[in-house]
Amino acid sequence: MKKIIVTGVTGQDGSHMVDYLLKNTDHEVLGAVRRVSSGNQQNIRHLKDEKRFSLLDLDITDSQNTEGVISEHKPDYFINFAANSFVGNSWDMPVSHMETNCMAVLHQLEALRRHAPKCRYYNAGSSEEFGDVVFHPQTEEHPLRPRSVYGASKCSARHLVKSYRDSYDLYAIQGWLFNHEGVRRGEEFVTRKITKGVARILRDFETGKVITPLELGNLDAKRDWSDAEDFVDGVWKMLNQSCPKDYILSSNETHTIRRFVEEAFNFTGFHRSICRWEGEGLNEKYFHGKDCFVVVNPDLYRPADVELLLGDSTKAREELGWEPRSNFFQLIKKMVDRDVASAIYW
Ligand code: NDP
Ligand code: GDR
Repeated sequence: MKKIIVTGVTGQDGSHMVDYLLKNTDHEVLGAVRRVSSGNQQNIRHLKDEKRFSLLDLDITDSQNTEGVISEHKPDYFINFAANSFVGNSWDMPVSHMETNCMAVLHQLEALRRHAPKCRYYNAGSSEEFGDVVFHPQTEEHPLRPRSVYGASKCSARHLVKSYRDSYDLYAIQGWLFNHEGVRRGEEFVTRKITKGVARILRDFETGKVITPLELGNLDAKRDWSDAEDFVDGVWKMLNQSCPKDYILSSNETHTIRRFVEEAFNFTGFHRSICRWEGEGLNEKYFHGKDCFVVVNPDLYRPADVELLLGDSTKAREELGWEPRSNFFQLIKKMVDRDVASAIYW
């Protein structure tokens, strides 16, 4: 039985990774969590009786804690999904983003080099590294041109991962994952914010309450969205090649935020044909009859946004045999259905 440490297990990707590993391998999985004062373990609550799963304490910004964990467990795999993952506040917390998304990776690589040099290591890279893109679709050859502190932190980590791979022969990789979402997505990210907002509006509409519009920022930004459950399979495949190599995972489609809004309302019966956009720019609004469902709030614009992301995951599909199973519409339906079902409890 091999030993796998997964960080970020209270978040979206880490929790799906643990589910995937318990289902598809016989290995022992250690979920790394940092101590917080309020409950944040809803994504892993269902694993409490799993014999091959246990928790360990790790704040990834603490180098001694990291070294202690790695030297004690000497893992066969170390999958780092822990991060400050919200691009939007990386301008407000730049140091924390660099410490968590970059320096912590250095602590992990150093500890692995010293105590577990055979360990296979994955760090979570991002399409945000491409940033100010110069061609479409983005392949693994696209230059790194980050537009945010978050993007810069992931690029810096990428250079460290490559340096350690080249210098010490570590199996260390960092895939470029385009946006991936699902029912465990944090509520600050735009897809979940929309599906929760749609569920709330439907509930209030049906119960005759006054409707408070959903506030969004840049509706023109385009993202390449996939289902997070499909991506953990791609990460595991990346970790099990004969030679370490970084791949893009993406749906190879791109849609605006505006389109996501329309499709999310569509699934609740507020069909596009009976809703309409009015106004432009900061005055743009989405209406159903006289009810205003969506408004633009300029405070939600970023100092610099990545306007268009469109991935090309051909290499991962051909070389790893990876294939996403869910499409854009299935993803939105899954998220809307879950939020509509739970809206009565909010
Ligand atoms: P989440 O925000 O859902 O999860 C982040 C996790 O990191 C949480 O479990 C959080 O724990 C943990 N964490 C944060 N800081 C620390 C710390 N100092 N020590 C220990 N744990 C910490 O992110 P996702 O699951 O969506 O993303 C996973 C990774 O993939 C991140 O690196 C993200 O940047 C990257 N990524 C995500 C994409 C996406 O579309 N989802 C796309 C590309 C890259 P806590 O509960 O304690 O806060
Ligand atoms: P992103 O995801 O920045 O791509 O990072 P997010 O959902 O936050 O934003 C996507 C786009 O939507 C626009 N937007 C809004 N965003 C938020 N959060 N809230 C709003 O109200 C809103 N209105 C419009 C944003 O401006 C942006 O253009 C995600 C994270 O998971 C990262 O960790 C990961 O690396 C990248 O995806 C790939």
